[in-house]
Amino acid sequence: MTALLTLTVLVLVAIAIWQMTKIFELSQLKAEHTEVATDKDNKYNGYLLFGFVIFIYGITIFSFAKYGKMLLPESSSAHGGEYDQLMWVSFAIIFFVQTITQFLLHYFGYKYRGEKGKKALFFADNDRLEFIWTIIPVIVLAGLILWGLYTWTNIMDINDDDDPLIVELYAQQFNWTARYGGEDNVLGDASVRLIDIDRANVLGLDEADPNASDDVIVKELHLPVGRKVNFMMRSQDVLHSAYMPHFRAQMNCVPGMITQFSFTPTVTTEEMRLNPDVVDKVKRTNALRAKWAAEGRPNSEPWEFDYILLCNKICGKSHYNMQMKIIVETEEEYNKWIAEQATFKETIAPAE
Ligand SMILES: [Cu+2]
Repeated sequence: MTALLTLTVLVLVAIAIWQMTKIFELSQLKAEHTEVATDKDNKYNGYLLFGFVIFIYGITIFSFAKYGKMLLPESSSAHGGEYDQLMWVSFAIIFFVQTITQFLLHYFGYKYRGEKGKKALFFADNDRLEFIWTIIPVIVLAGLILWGLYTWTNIMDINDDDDPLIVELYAQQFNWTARYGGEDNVLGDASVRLIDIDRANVLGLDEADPNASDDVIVKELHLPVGRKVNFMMRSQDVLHSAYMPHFRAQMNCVPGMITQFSFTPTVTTEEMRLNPDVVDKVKRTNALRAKWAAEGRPNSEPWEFDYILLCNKICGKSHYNMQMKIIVETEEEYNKWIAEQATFKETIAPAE
């Protein structure tokens, strides 16, 4: 808030100064008051163009150096590598092209600045030039788009091959609930109309469906490493978006329909905690938290890395805190955990 106010004051002061200079200029009783730029004005503007290109290069380098470490660590899903590669190649091309074109744009602006007696060369068209600046973007963009479509089709190919684990992600303002298919790995039918809070049927499971009785409803997502997971997403109220950044996965949760995403986790939570980028991030965060703790501020206890499911659709006032912990573990650990969870049949209160 203070920052916004300071910024507003600065902008207002700048406008005031600008208006005052205009009044000052108008009050100058000069004989030859003209709107035509002189050689001096043009040269000055040419140098300003140079200054601007240096500024944008500077801010680019600064951002890389200062914020590069904010990027996500290496992907933890089978498809994530290809996804990252596509993103980095796109980044590299954009970076390369923008560095060169921005320089040329500003340099030519300076080089061909207005000068007394200098006249621009006019020509109607140049087929060869137009061909070059059309064909290069066509080839590059077609390549990127085809690669993108191919990657998209691969990632979004949701099928039942390789015995995937079926998990439902249920979104509501403002929390997540996960449901496993239980012994049979089949989710029972559910509908928001069947929700019965008094009987603890929080996801509206259909008791008449035999597949529902062994379903397991939990508030912490456990996934066995190396096994494909097919997610079925539902929303109770508004649009939410299930976002699992470390697995490069995101899918909207839409009221009234089931959306899907599928991925195979490849790195356990324990292994990810040893990833150098993650170790570094934890160290930085905890250094900050130690400082906060010394100041007696809240949320300053040491932090340990965990995978996370976030909501990535602004869905209301507590959207920012709509999250669920994800634990990727070995198959034995997962089996042990799931066996300890109560089933729907065990947790639902008997009908009156
Ligand atoms: Cu949400």
